[in-house]
Amino acid sequence: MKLVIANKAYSSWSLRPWILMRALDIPFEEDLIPLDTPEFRPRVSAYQAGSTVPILVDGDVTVWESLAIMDYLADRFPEKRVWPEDIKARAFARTISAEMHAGFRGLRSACPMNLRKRFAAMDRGELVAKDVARVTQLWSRARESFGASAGGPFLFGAFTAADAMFAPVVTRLQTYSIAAPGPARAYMDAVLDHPAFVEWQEAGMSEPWVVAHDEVDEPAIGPFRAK
Ligand SMILES: N[C@@H](CCC(=O)N[C@@H](CS)C(=O)NCC(=O)O)C(=O)O
Repeated sequence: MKLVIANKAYSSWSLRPWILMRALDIPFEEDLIPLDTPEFRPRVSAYQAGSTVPILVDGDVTVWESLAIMDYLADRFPEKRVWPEDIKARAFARTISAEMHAGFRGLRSACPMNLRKRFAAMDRGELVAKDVARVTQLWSRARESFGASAGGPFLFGAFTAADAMFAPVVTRLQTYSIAAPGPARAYMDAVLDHPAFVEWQEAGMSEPWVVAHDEVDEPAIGPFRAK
């Protein structure tokens, strides 16, 4: 299997299937195409998928759109439990993942993913505050209704596609020093400490590219995460 992705420092959509596959031990090779370079368009077009990454290639099957990739992986590797096993948990996991895929535009546009830096806490406007309140509410509901009793620190206990969908949001709260209530902070730390995330973030740190439109015009107060 091949997963086509963009820069690890910036590409939030690429992180989703990548961390899921790594966390669930699904073997794959990666093809990283740097954003905003002359090679991006032609190399993505060569896959005859959409115009964006991620793209998953499995023999003669090509899938794009992060949620569709996750559903394909769930079909292809039923034993990996890409989605929670319990039907109610699975329904909630799919619902909040779809909500993530379609929404949270306020947070996404004001706080682009940047895994190299940390910025000072500040008022980032009503739309960001609304998205943060909603996302932390969804995390609490998942943890209280399913995760806590299933064992494991993730939304539904073990790491699933829902955690992969929210991983970039976790990083945005971290990068922009956005305060989260205690249980949400514990969930964030579980994602940030996951070996798959650490591997991705460290690779992002050493990438040579700077994507100007993903950099905010603010002084960094430090690296992404102090160890
Ligand atoms: N809805 C898509 C979004 C994919 C997306 O926007 N990917 C970005 C990288 S993070 C991209 O390829 N941008 C390049 C472009 O739009 O030209 C998904 O879920 O995969």
